[in-house]
Amino acid sequence: MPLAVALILAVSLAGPVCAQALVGDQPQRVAERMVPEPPGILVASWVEGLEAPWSLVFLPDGRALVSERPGRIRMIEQGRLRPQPLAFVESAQGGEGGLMGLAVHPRFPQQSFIYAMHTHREAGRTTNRVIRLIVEGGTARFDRAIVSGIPGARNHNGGRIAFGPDGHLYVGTGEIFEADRAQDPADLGGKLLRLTADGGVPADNPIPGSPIYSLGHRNIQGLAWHPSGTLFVSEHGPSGELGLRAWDEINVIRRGGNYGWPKVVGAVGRAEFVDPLVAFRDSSTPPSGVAFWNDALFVAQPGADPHRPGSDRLDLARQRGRPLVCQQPQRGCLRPAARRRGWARRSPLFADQQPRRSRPAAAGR
Ligand SMILES: [Ca+2]
Repeated sequence: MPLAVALILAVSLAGPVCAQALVGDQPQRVAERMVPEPPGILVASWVEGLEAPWSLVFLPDGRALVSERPGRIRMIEQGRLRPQPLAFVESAQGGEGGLMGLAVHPRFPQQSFIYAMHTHREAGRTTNRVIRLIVEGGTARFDRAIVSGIPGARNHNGGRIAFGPDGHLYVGTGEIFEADRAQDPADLGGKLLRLTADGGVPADNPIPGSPIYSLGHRNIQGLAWHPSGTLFVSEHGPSGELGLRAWDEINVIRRGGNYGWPKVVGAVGRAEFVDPLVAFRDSSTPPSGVAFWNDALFVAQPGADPHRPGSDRLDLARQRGRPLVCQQPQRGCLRPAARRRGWARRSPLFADQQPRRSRPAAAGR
């Protein structure tokens, strides 16, 4: 091959590789580095002996519920794991699927309901759905399906669910590695859904009659509301699709917003898409659950290395009362820190809700 041709080929391979997706920039830089335990945060093992724990939520009385991906909902009472599960939810565990997110009715225990998202087999196909269970004494039983027909597969099942300050249930879904679903307003994959506590569609959802609240997501993993009411979402970026890797995101949710996947990746500054707040350019940051503690957003990172899991801490600055990660981190308003221990291999467990009155251990892990 002539040298000039070889050089041109090398240059073209080194440049932007994706002809189908518009690749933008990082909205801001987030350095990942190890630091000592942040002041006021205790990192310790709380409960052991769980199998593939996925979600941790708290009841108003301080008890906690943990989902195990094979299908068990376990209860933690005064720091001890009850030997008998609260419920078993028949789940198709495999890859990333199974029993995933949990949520508690905002008026529990007057409304004695809990919610669970799980992968299951229905009419010969794998699908995801959210169900409601009634808690009675030491057990919980199936009450009704809240939303069904969410695409399910081995990977990219989403799975995080949580009630917002508006009393509605938010559901993060994945596009099951079929990227075009994320832009299809008739498909529940790659979306953030919003439903009433009974499974209805709120009248002020952006698409009348549809549970879809925002679209263009790849695989939502974490949901957390800042005390100001702003919803933050973590989601996984590409793992080889369109020739791209990394670009994991933290997004601030806008009603009806299009978050781009698979048309755009990173911050492109186009009116029809919502740019991420943070885009992790490196490939070692698959974000999982997110939680606020004071003004800091904690982002769990199960990571590929079982000995080095942890979470990032993003200290948020404020602008007109709204939280944001500062655009000028060199001035000290973004102070990322890494947490590097205390997590089980590949476990995306992270506190969906913080224990509001007790120590910040759960939020700090
Ligand atoms: Ca995006």
